[in-house]
Amino acid sequence: MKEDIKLKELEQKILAGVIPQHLAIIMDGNGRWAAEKGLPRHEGHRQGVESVRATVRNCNELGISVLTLFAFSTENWQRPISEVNYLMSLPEKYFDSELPELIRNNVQVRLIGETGKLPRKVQKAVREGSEKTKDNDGMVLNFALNYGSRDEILRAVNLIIKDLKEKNIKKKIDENAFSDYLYTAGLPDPDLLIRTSGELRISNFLLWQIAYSELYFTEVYWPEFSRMHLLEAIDTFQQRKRRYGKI
Ligand code: V0D
Repeated sequence: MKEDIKLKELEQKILAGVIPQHLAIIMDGNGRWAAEKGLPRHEGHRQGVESVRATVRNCNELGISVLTLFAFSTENWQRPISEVNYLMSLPEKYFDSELPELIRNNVQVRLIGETGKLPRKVQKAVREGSEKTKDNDGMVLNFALNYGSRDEILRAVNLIIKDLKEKNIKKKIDENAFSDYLYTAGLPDPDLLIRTSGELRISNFLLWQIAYSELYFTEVYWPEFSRMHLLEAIDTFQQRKRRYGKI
């Protein structure tokens, strides 16, 4: 098929260039996708999980080292209880079906955010998911759950204060030292941030870490974000990099 040829060509093109080490994605538009199709919102989230599965597979195949997915923000608690409850069933469902493949593919699952405030069954699921993959040394898959970037930065400041009191660190804190107090400690900053669904905002996601990231916005709703859309985003990223190189 014609689409298949286009996909293969773009894939070849991208694999000849520099693959972003760390890709971060704000997975937006599940509700709107469902509404446009006359479906209930949870159908959008269910389909959103399918996009997560496919994206994890695609990123791993392309050789991306870190994938960070923004799944549930501290602001999402304001949604209807029934929707929040449905969202909270997703991590368990996801691991039930995906954990064997994640383990097979050497993916290491990590969580970033205030996971301690999530329902116990969610904490149990995500703890098991990260425990069972902790020795994997392939792609790092970060799920941002109950995550807020300003909270993360304040948490870092308070951890530093605590360390100062206890260990009496005299050294001045530089950017590298500060980064070590963030949830993303030890990981490279995102090279590329994708936001789906046409919103042109960062919405309190990885504010410190995206200081130098390329930003890519697409109108595509998260449930329909395909391998082709991912390749197009990476292609744009590579073109921008090449352009800067020429100046
Ligand atoms: C809904 C689109 C995977 C965004 C994707 C609880 C919103 C589908 C997870 C997941 C959600 C999280 C942690 C984990 C394993 C899987 C997920 C939520 C929402 C919020 F360790 N998809 N997903 N979590 N959606």
